[in-house]
Amino acid sequence: MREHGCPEEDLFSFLLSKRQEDLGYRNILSSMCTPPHPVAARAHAIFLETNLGDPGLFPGTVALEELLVRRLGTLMHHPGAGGYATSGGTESNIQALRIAKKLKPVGSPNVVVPASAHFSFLKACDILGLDMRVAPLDADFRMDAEAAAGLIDKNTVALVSVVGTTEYGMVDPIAALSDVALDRDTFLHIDAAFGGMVVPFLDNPVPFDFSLPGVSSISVDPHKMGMSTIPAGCLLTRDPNYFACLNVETPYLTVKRECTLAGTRPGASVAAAVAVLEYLGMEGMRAVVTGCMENARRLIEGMETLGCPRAVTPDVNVATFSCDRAPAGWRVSRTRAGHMRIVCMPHVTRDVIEKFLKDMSDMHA
Ligand code: 0PR
Repeated sequence: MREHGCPEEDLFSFLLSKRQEDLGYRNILSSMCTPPHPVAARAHAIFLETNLGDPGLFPGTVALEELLVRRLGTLMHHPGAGGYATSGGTESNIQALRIAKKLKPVGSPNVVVPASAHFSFLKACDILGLDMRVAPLDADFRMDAEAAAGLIDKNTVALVSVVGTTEYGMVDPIAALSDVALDRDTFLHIDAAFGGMVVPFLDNPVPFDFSLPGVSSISVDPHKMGMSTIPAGCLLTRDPNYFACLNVETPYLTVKRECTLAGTRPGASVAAAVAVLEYLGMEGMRAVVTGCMENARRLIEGMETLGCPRAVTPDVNVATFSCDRAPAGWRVSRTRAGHMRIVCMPHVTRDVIEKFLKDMSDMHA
């Protein structure tokens, strides 16, 4: 560290110069994050120093976390769901498997995940000492429910499936998996980190949530399609008592026990998440999601006209193509199988799509 502090102006010109090295979201087609909604940024600033890790000091912020859980629980057809605000999908997935493992103490525990599972499950299995059994996908990149059932045995502590897969934007056959979970008496965790804030706002949403009796827990991330500030995730459980098995004693805090993974936890991004939900309501969220889906469809149609066929018709706003090259200046990503992948987030407006298609077309000319 410097012996003497530097002048504020120098400091901020340094910080701003670093910030300018960042890419603006404008040409980023590869991200599941997006600039926060203006009301999220405004709410975040008000709650900057709040710490949900010591709830007794911030009862107002705690009430907002409870409101977030209630709103998302209701969106997932279970107003009485248990839950808390996590740092994102990774923490939610780790904590869900931690609960599942505690609920079923066996010698050598395993979990069954689809081949499309996010890499956070590799971390979860490593930390928790779980053997990861990978179920294959069908031709449309959805988890094969029958194959998954075949991998479950007496040591299986959880079955995992995805609503809005990271790579192809697919929704697994949750209704069939819910039946499997009930039939085999297995904990079913739904990773809806991305799709949880998309599917409920589609025209004819497929049931994927607590409306299906076999679903035990759900990850849903406000910092993705919820347009909150980072970090804002949420883990929801059918039974609020599930969290008790994670409790550790916290002798010198304002509360006596804590079930979260993180200790000190931001209240600012939780207030931001609530702000977006309250400000937009169902109607506003439907408008955002409808726009993103329309843009994804326009992109797919445009790319196919240019000779780049879709890999699959996605269930959410992630579009994938057989296409070797992207025009200069654009950030796209690649799936493990090599498909070009574009996430049609709210910042990827119709204008942006048309510009991208124009650059694609110029490149092919
Ligand atoms: N589950 C699913 C289905 C996900 O897609 C992701 C992240 C996670 C869990 C983990 O969530 P956290 O990253 O919040 O812990 N999916 C994106 C991905 O890995 C995250 C991301 C976001 C990556 C923005 C890049 C980026 O610019 O692709």
